[in-house]
Amino acid sequence: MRVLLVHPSALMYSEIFLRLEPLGLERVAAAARDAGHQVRVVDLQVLSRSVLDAELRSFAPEALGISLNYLANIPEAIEIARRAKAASPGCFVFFGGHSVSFIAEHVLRQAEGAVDAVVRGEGEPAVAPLLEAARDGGLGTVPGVVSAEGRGPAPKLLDSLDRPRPARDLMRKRNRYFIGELDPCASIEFTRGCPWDCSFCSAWTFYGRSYRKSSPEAAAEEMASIREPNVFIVDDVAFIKPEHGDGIAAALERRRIRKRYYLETRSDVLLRNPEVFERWTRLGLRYMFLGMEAIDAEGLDLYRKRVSPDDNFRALEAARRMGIMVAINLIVDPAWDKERFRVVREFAMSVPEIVHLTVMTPYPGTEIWHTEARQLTTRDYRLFDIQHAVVPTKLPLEEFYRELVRTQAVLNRKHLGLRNAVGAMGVLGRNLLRGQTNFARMLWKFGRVYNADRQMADHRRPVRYELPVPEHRASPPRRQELFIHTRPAPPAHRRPAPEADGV
Ligand code: B12
Ligand code: SF4
Repeated sequence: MRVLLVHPSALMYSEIFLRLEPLGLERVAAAARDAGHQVRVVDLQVLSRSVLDAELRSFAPEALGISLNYLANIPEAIEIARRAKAASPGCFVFFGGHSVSFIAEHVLRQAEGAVDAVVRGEGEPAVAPLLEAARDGGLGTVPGVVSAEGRGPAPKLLDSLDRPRPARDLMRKRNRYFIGELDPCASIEFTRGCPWDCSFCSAWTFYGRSYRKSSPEAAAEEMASIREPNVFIVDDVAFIKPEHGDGIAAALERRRIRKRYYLETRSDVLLRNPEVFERWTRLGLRYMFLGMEAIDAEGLDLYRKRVSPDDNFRALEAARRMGIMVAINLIVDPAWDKERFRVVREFAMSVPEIVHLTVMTPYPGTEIWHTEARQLTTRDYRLFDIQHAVVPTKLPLEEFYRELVRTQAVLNRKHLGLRNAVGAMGVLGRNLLRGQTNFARMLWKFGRVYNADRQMADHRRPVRYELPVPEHRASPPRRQELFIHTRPAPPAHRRPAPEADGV
């Protein structure tokens, strides 16, 4: 079949700092191609709608798949589906991805016939049987698929992460993927899933708290095939298993591969396995994202982060010693008042790290979707991007946004302040000489994008598509109820320690 796969536009508030290749969609594309289909990909993060329209006309796809890792992209995806169906009623339209997996039936109903199926869970094992059923019938029997025939059998987990390798060759304008000064930047996946269980996060519920690793040889071979000099490692928590990180490092050393890397990890993992991170700095590890989330023990307990403020501060020191630039995330609770914002600003100014703020947002698939006692003030998908408040704020909403933007602006000025300006200019000059302009644009865009009036105006837009109403519970739901993928329970004698369950 002729299959067109689409990634929706970048979310406005994150586009400033980064824009990365859609690895999941590239892997689905590879699985479809391996099954004999003719596949094209349009990534609207870097290509315009006119490119999509031209593909719909000239390629005339028999199947159109749209990636929905982000709730905020759902209205755009439904609109694309509607237009494609209206132009070509025979085209089989399907959605898949992280966020849509948790609300598949709801989205299918909202699309009113414009979407034929939603894939829950991993796309690689589902896409070939799905396309076969689209042609020959029997959608109701495909694992992980929800359609007018109902919900099919439970989704299947991919046997091995080593295959299929992402179809990077199908992407256009790869030079537009970047993260900060790592411009251009490719992405790679070494592990999948997370064994922790933070209350605000759906990374662990999607994979049923399973955790899988690629083989070091396959990972190094894939790295060798990447042309970009910079690579973002997409794992939720990098190097949980030090021998795995070491194994990949050894394979890269043998091949003499050196790039600049950006990864995400946890403070306790960094403190437990400093040698592996140190080894990676010699291979080019430059940046690390640490989801600190809160600066006090109370906040960390609330999010069930299972680390202490002391661990977090020790991890920052360890990273500084290794010469790794750290970006920290803190979750802004809508209950914050001016004083709280002031304390956070003070903290952020006192550390050399880059500090990002995201607004606490209950998502389907997380525990807090069910337990957050505050009622949602909106169910507009577009506002569920962790830059908007979707539960009542203690400060009047406008004042909340002014404090948020003020804090973000202070942090941005610090990050790009005098101390860094000279360094930034050097990087800028080198990038511009190579024709890379993403980092330069990022430097000038902040004021236009982060703006309280704009955030208020976002709340006043007419709403066509809304999230389902959360089913509130007094206590957290049973974990299995949240899982997309489930795995058989390990025998009792092999059950691991609770803080890193499943590793
Ligand atoms: C890497 C990552 C990023 C990267 C890359 C994003 C990109 N362009 O793909 C960066 C750092 C840029 C990023 C940014 C953001 N992210 Co992010 N990100 C992740 C992370 C950690 C891994 C995603 C990944 O690449 N996995 C590896 C690939 C192979 O898997 P995958 O993408 O899930 O794809 C598989 C399936 O989903 C499915 N699938 C995917 N697409 C399709 C399409 C079809 C047709 C089918 C059939 C199947 C299918 O099959 C794939 C293969 O199995 C996830 C957490 C997680 N573990 O999923 C969060 C996550 C997806 N991000 C999240 C958020 C909130 C954000 C931001 C909004 C944060 C912010 N404010 O800045 C931004 C928005 C980015 C944007 N679109 O503009 C949330 C999503 C929340 C939600 N419910 O909407 C997640 C779940 C994290 C979390 N803890 O809650 N992110
Ligand atoms: S450690 Fe990170 S990825 Fe894992 S559950 Fe917590 S926030 Fe999510």
